[in-house]
Amino acid sequence: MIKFKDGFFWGSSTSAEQSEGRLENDGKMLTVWDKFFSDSPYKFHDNIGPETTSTIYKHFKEDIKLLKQTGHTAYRTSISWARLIDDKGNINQKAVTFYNSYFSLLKENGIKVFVNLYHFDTPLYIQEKYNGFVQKETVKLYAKYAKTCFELFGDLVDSWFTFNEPIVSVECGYLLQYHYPLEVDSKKAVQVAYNIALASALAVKEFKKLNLKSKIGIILNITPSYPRSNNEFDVKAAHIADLFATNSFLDPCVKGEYSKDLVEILKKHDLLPSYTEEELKIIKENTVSFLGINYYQPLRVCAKANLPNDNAPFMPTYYYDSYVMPGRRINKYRGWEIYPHALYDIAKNIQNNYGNIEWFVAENGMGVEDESRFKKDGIIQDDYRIDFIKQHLVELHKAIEEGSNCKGYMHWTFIDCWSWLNAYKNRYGFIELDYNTQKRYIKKSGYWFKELSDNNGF
Ligand code: BGP
Repeated sequence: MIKFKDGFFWGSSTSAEQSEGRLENDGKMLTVWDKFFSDSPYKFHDNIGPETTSTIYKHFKEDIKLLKQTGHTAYRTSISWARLIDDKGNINQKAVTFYNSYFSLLKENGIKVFVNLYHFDTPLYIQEKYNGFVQKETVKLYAKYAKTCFELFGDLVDSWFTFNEPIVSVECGYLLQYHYPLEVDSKKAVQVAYNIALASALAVKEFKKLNLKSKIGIILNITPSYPRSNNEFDVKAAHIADLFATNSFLDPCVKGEYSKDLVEILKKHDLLPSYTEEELKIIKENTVSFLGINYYQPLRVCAKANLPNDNAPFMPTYYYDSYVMPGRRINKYRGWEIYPHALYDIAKNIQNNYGNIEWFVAENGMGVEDESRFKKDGIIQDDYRIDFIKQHLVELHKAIEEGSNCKGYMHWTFIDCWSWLNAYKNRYGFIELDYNTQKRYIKKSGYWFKELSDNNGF
């Protein structure tokens, strides 16, 4: 039997933009996702935009009952910046009432409340005025927004997080054209990455001033890079891939400084961001005390076959190619590699190289296309999801036995949610959502999660 320590928490994660919905006169301003959906050439799956969610804004009372029914002892969501603060800087009182009631009810039900401040959802007014995190003005506005959240909801929240997966905002928004503003500009990408690390440190600084009982951290997606062979070129390629995918935020946020190897590469390409010594001091002095780690799949890396031509914009992939490992196990419903052992490697990396800082799995899960085909007797029989979670927990448990400071596991996600590029194509939830009727149905994995949580293992 795999048994976790007492107090290990069991939860699910979601985000404001993917779950809250927009109701008439609720005062929520537009975000970059509304703009992306209405104006961009990108075609969303079934043409469903960010307004079609499980509308937790309206349904949170019944949803908290479902959290209890499925054994949750913790829950992570985010605050929508565009809902809380309008383009004139005014606080939306309807948002305050909503978050107060939502977080209080979670607390009353004995569910730990984990709140993230930013999950890819820049208010459109900030994106348009300051080009988002390209400009330092946004950093200042973000720090002010963070302070407002701590002051308003500080007593209700157990753990705060400054950003979710910041490297995704950088890559998708400024290199790969998957997120608004759909640019390809290496210089801006580096500046955005630096500005987000600075914004995170400023939020930590504001947080510390208030002496709240809660903790503050950041949520990072870690995709460990594995070289194709032990030859020095493949090994070096994997190291460079890690510098961009992992060290870029893990180092400044936990150690308060950037990896020398990463700085060298950026210098070589004339890509150092604009920074001041005073800002570097803020980053140094305001590291996080808690980490959320999202893990879905590893990166398989080999040395570059051909270097890009001189005019190509600099990408991390300048130095490496990713490849598909023959015989790999994939999630056949989604195409991502399933490699649970990486979770053990992540845990060891944090234990050995990052002071064994306290952390938890903040996202891990399996997206499945066309999931209703697995429905029998009114319940989705998602044994594949149960197996997926178990395999990851085995690796996590082993690392904890060896001293890793991991405190809990959060699944992505609670109720099937809207996703950034795929809308409802891939379903991840413990609860099935019919977004037309807004009805919810617990899947087999939801009932299983309750047993897992009750027994603190399986
Ligand atoms: C993470 C995000 C989540 C969620 C998840 C699943 O990167 O933090 O918001 O969307 O991935 O990915 P997707 O929705 O693209 O299938």
